Amino acid sequence: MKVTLVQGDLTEQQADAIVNAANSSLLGGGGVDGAIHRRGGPEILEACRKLRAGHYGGGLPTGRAVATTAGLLPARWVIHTVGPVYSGSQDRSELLASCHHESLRVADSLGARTVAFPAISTGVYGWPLDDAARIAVAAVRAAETSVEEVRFVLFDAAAYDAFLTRLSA
Ligand code: AR6
Repeated sequence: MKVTLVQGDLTEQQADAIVNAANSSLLGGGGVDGAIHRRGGPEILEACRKLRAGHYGGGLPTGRAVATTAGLLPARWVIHTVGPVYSGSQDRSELLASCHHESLRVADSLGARTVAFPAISTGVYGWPLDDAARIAVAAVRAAETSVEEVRFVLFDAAAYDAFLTRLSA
């Protein structure tokens, strides 16, 4: 599997699937989640509401992933995952790694070959960039998956540099 990096906007990616750094409500929020729902249109929220009305009545647990349509976005699917909120006193890195593993497992079930990830948990959820990059890169490298390209899409130069450092390590 090839791991690539771009600095840019996740919602503009041509990929089979893009991963949303969602929250357990699946009903939208700020950051990349807000951008996905804004640009993808109401079809994504409608699909999320159906998930909430069905199997995910209690919300999507942290570290898990589930797919919906990508609505008007160039991707085919959005894979929603819930990153852990950063804690200085508790080690939640397994949950952050799980977001990546579970997203790739869902991608495999869809037959997706190209999957674009944002830097999960590094915005509102407060995870330090360097540490999040270390965990994310290690998790996708360790994954057993049929996905051929994992593309990390970093919004700003600081995030891009953090991932580049990890990828080159
Ligand atoms: N494309 C790529 N990356 C982006 C984009 C974009 N369009 N917009 C923001 N980022 P965040 P989290 C980067 O806060 O920390 C939401 O309200 C951003 O710079 O989106 O996992 C959800 O509903 C940062 O590096 O997600 C949850 O409640 C990274 O994406 C909560 O935030 C992740 O930042 C999730 O927090």
